[in-house]
Amino acid sequence: MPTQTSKPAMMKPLRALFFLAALVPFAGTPLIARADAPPPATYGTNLVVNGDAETDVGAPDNDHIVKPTGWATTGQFTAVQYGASGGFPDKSSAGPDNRGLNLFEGGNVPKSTAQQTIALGALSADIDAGTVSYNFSAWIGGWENQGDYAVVSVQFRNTSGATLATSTLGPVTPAQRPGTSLVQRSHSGAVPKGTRSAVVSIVITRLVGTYNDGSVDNIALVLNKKGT
Ligand SMILES: [Ca+2]
Ligand SMILES: [Ca+2]
Repeated sequence: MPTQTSKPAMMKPLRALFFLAALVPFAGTPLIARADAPPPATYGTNLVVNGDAETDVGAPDNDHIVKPTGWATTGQFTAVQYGASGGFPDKSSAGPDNRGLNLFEGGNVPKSTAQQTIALGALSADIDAGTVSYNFSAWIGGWENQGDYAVVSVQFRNTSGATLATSTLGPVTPAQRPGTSLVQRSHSGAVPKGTRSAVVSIVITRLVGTYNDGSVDNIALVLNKKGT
């Protein structure tokens, strides 16, 4: 009977074979990558991927960092559990009714960011006709009376990547929220003609202490066709 310590060594060649065998059928088949891409943009639904921080198991405390699915991050941008150890908003803090289990926080660095790009090519005919509107919203807050803050923005960009318009939510100052909490901010407008993508960004900035306590949850970008 093999001992526990010999087990990994014996498994290695087998694992390598399985790995190679799994790779071979997918070589050079772009359809596989396409299957992972989000569906084309549609009206009346939130287009932000994992805007509610619920896709992953959030960090259980202020030391752990969980990079959230769907976002390109810098610093220690993290999904954290409500009520996590170390001082965070919890399930009874002022905030969204549908807060789920997690929110976004900034980790133990002065600045953390997250970004994702939403393709809007599927709606280009309506956009170029000037008939598409947007509503952009997020819950934004912080911890106690510390000034650490979060800003959430969306840039509408054309086919060259040039920004045609920007909508910015936050920051929410300690005076604008009831202690450790999140409050909703939203902005509506017209999607500029020529828009082909929407780039959603979160920037969380620390002013006080070790932890970067700017807080964000439930980011939503919803497009609608005017008159419908
Ligand atoms: Ca959430
Ligand atoms: Ca802090």
